[in-house]
Amino acid sequence: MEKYESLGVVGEGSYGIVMKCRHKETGQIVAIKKFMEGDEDAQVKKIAMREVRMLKRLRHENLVNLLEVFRRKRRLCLVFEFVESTALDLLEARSSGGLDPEAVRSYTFQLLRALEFCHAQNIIHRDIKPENVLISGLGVLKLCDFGFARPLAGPGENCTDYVATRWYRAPELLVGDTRYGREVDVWAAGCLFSEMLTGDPLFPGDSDIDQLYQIIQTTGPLSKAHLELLTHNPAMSGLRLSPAVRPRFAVKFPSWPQLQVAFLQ
Ligand code: 38R
Repeated sequence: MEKYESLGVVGEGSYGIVMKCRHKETGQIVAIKKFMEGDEDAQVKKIAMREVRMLKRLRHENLVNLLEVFRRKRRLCLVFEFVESTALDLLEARSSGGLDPEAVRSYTFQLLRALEFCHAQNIIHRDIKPENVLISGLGVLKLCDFGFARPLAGPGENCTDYVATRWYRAPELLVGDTRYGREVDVWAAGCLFSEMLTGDPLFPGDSDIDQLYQIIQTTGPLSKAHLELLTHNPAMSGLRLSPAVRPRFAVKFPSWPQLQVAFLQ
């Protein structure tokens, strides 16, 4: 840490903090993710070690690059390349409306390239959201935060422990399907595509039930398998299923070009 001087905190979460720093000798600007004092908290340590393991396997121009790892005052520190802003920053910088459609097309292409690469390595990111999508001044997108990323479960294996941000959660996660896969990242990427175009989250649910309700109102009914899971999920017992919802993408986005609607759908 003596090698770096702090330029300020850029993010904070349950894991710890992210700081912008400068390497004193080379002048290189980096982002350092300092985990909370991890040795007492087994959960934090597990997340940190998982992230390091994943990042060492995943090198791609659309994934944030891990430069070094060290321990300082018992805290694990991950040093990354610094990227100027997050997609959340870009969205918040607008008073109304979304980003330029040409830029959204480029970001979406790069995000899907990042996912194609992770998925080809059998890794699901599981927490795609605006804060985890970094965008450089030159418009290069880099996906970050692999703290929740997971190797894909093999046949017969189940994935439990899911805590991703609600607005970007796929319906299979909301109904309690433990055999979800790569599709959960594609779902979140679709939510982000829409949010970047409009400036507003696609499905801003205020509870898990409301989340699933909002999704069905736009996509139409759940599959038979998901309906079956739903009836066994006590957390979803308050959900009112309207008898005949039809897909309503085109109604929700009347001013969108047809290709954009089709792509989201
Ligand atoms: C920025 C710029 C502005 N806000 N990050 C990715 C690393 C990183 C972050 N490299 N360049 C940045 N640039 C940890 C932020 N905030 C931010 C971004 C991501 C805060 C938290 C996270 C989530 C990974 C994580 C630093 N991890």
